Amino acid sequence: MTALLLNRRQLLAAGAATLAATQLARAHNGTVHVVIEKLAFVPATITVKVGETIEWTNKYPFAHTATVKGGWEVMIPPGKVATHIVTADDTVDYYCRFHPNMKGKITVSG
Ligand SMILES: [Cu+2]
Repeated sequence: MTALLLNRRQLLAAGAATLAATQLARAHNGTVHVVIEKLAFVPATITVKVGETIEWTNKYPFAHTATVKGGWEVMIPPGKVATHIVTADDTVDYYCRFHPNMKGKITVSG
C-alpha cells in the first residue's frame, strides 16, 4: 500500500516536471495587462496562451485578489502589480475575495 502510494507520488512528480518543461518550451514572454479600475477588472475578459503572464495593476488604495474558486489566488496589494503565469487549465472565472462583485474571465487558447 505504501509502496503503491509512493509510486503514485513519483508518477505525479514526473508528470509535473514534464508539464513544467512543456510550459517552458512554449513560453513566449507575452504579458497580458489587466487594470483594476473603480472596483472592476479592465478588461474583464481576456484570452491568453499557456506560458503568458497575466499582470494585474492595482492603482487603488485597497487590496484586491484574483481568486479562482477551488483554484489559485493572487493577492494584489494597493498600488502594486501582481502576476500569474498561465497554465493549460486556466480557462476560469475569477473574482475578488474582498469585493465579490469584481469578476473576470480568462480563456486559454492555443
Ligand atoms: Cu477587490
